[in-house]
Amino acid sequence: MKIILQTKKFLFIVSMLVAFTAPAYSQDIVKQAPVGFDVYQENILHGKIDTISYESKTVGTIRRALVYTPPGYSESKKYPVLYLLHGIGGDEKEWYNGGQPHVILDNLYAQGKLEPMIVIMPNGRAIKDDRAIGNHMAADKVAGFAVFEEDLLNDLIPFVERNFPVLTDREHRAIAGLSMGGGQSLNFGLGNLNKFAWVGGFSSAPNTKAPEKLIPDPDAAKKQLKLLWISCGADDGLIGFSKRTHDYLVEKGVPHIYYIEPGVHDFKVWKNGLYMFSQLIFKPVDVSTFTKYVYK
Ligand code: FER
Repeated sequence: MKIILQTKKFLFIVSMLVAFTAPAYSQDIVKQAPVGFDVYQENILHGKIDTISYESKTVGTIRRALVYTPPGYSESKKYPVLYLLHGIGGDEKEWYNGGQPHVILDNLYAQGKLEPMIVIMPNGRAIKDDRAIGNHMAADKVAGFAVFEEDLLNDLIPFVERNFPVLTDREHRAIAGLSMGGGQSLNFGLGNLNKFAWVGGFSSAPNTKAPEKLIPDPDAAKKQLKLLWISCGADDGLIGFSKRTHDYLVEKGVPHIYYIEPGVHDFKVWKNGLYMFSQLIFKPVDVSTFTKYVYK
């Protein structure tokens, strides 16, 4: 009798252990966006889009950015921040107009899939006339995308931290972007690991630094990065810039997600990038799932 009771007790303990520890070993991966992910839903809570203006000492002008605050936003809470960057032909409104990130994120919040965050969409062309007009490839305009690193770090981030209820440590700051903004995100994020723990490049452009310059100290990257996300459309002419970065990261053993999906250089891929990346950030990550990010 005693043995039977002991056995029952043992089985109970084992089943409890399995029940409470198994999920940690079988963490679901975030999937490709389903149909409807970007369709406005009337009967859910919605976040808010505003325009902010900040003084840029770097450029010597007042510059604009869009800010998306989540449903249920409250100044008495503290939020992590995602800096979301546009492409070579865009400005602070490119994501809003082309990708409707507020719709994608509202829908994800309604499903309980996001850690509440503030999203800042800046103008990444840090020159006096930063409008998206004329020849986008002109040398001064392209150079402005590199200068934006100073504007972001020294002007915009401090402005956001003075004016919004945000968490200011590296683990609560993410940077991601599309194309030229993907290159910026990789360059600035990996170049300032003391500032960013979450870094995402969607269809990153030729402004992406060469791998040895981008990640000169793989061990530091391994230690400090929470998530490095690199995605691209399989038929994007710029895929080589993502692939060479991925190949180097594999060679150096730096954990990252490399997600190739059907598609070209357009918002279909970038919207899915935001959909997937936003669900992963500011949460515990399971590095062992990274290699499972294969399009299905
Ligand atoms: C280039 C090709 C594409 C380049 C930039 C881009 C600076 C950027 C594309 C985009 O942002 O969509 O040669 O050089």
